[in-house]
Amino acid sequence: MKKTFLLLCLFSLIVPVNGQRKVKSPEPFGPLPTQKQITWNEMEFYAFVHFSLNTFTNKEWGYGDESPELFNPTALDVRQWARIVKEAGMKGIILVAKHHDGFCLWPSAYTERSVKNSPWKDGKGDLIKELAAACKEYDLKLGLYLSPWDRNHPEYGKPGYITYFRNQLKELLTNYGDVFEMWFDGANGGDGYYGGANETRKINSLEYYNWDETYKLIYKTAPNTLVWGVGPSEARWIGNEEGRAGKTNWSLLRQKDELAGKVHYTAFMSGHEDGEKWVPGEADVSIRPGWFYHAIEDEKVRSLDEMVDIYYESIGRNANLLLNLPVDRRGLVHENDEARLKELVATIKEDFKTELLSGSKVSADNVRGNNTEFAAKNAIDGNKNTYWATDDNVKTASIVFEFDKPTAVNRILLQEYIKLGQRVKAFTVEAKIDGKWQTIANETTIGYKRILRLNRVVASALKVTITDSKASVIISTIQAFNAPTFVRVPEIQRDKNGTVTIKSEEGNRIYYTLDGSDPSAKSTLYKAPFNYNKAVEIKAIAINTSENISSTIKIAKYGASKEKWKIVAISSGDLNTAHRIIDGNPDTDWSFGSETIKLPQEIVIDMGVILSINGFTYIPQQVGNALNLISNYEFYTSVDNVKWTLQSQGEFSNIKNNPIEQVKTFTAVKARYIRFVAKSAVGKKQTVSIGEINILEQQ
Ligand code: FUL
Repeated sequence: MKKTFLLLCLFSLIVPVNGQRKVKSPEPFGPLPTQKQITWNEMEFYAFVHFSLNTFTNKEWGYGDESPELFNPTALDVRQWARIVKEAGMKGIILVAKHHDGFCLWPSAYTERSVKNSPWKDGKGDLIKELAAACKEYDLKLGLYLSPWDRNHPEYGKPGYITYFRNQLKELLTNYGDVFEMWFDGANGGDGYYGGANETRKINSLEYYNWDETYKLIYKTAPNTLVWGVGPSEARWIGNEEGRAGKTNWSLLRQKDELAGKVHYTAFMSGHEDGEKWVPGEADVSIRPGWFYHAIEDEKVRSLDEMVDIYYESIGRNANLLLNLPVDRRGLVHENDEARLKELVATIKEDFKTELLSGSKVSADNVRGNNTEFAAKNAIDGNKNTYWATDDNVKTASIVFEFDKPTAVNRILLQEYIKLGQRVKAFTVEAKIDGKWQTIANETTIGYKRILRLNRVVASALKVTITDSKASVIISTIQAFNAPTFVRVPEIQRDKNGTVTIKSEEGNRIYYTLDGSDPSAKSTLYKAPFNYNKAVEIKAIAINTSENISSTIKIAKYGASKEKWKIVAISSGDLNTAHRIIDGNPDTDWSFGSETIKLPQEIVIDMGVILSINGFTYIPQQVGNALNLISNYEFYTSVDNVKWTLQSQGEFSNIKNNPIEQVKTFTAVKARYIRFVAKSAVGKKQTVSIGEINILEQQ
């Protein structure tokens, strides 16, 4: 108070009578965003829709030979999509206009492989046109995904396809109004139908598309469209399909290196502190395991816990969140997906219900030119165009917020004024608890937006200290909240012998049921691991007893336990450790093949009894950096380990980008023995790993 008074006196000496001395605004520092990128960052949250032939063939990647006649939604309603997206507070929808199989959701003039040859609306429909109208009605922005890889096109890999690709781009960017984002996926080249050639075509995606020319065409046609993905893009993939950005996340990228093939995609999670271009991250993730709709995943919609984590680890870590809603065969967003999305939005809304700093007394130990235009209060005035800034060369500074009375806090939200660059390299948060300052967070970057989830403290004041910055500090927003306690769902595990272990955060009680009913505080209290080796659906909840708050319900479905399972043969590798494939724990894996022993390689499992099975799952290696992933497989069954029948074969599409459990189904058969053949691996590898093999039992 005293200090402020003195400063004011000082000012009165130097300011003209009619106002304050004008202090120059800070100079921008480093690579800067364009207005287009800022507007895009401010969208924060928007939807992805994967809906195409794959929806009807139950695939993740089509081969390119599927008939357009399979596209036959029974109750397609794009207004339902738009309503759900709008109600969730999302700002737009990116529709997959053409996926890798080449089928187009609009009647392109350049191909017959489109909705015009489908039964939907007797071939008269145009899904993009319909969606563009629905977006307009609901005040949403429209984005489009055009797969550069086309497994159908006869000329893919040759110059003719580039002309085709660019012609389609022109169609999409001229016929449907504004397109806020053009999405180019990185999956490129491999086997496919290619007009009947049925062969493998490899291309160098950095050269083949001549991205410079392609981008010129886009900007000429649609200067407001932001281009994502491959080429000299304006936003980058976050490096995983789990929707998670790095804690440290620069909106900068060494794009020149990237375009020279020198950057591994794992670097995308954090960007490059010394990047020469502003290329912010976009975190894409599906609300279910797959990108396309599969009825088998109706019960596998990501849990609320996971969705909340995704929100905080994308939007809360300086990335935009692109959430996929896989539209089903009716042509609608499924009820389960809508319900989960609503739960997510309700949770986030509650978390940010009451802002706590706007009424606090705020001060900073350095303010640019001691001028109110850059004062600490600008960080809490709710105006994104004003900011607290320090003097040039002042790269460490603190801002303090004093409350009227001790206040409970567990969320801190910070924003840099990115128009002038991303600067902060490190910062801490301290809370004054019982008169003493305690550090409650020690973090790195901020960027457009950073949100910290912290343990609840009751503080009389908070202090944010920028401990390291590339240049003077410019912060537009700091907010604090006290989110309701969120009780995480318990984890359920069952090992090979049927021993069930359920875990929750310390201090919580766990209740469970084994008969399919919903658990409550009246159900069985979990005390210690127990044995249950029959087929079962275990449901469990955790209850925080001090606040009497319950988690959502965790459901784990199991077939008969693998107690009697044995690995009876492997074509290479160590038989003694191969049991990791069937130990009930996907985090323990086992490898076979090697640089000298080439694929294909196989294992044979004896399930001990004859079962009626209608599918299997392969969980790829989960732990490690360079996962050894199987890309093509064969699966056989036998009742006697002599006569074998092939039940399923094909590819594990998209396993490289999304190494999740791969589910393959077939018509039910009786079997005691199963044989799994790894035909080929992702990349040129000869070694592959298996986390776990499961079977699907016919109920
Ligand atoms: C991936 C594609 O291969 C998937 O099929 C999906 O479209 C996803 C968003 O990008 O790389």
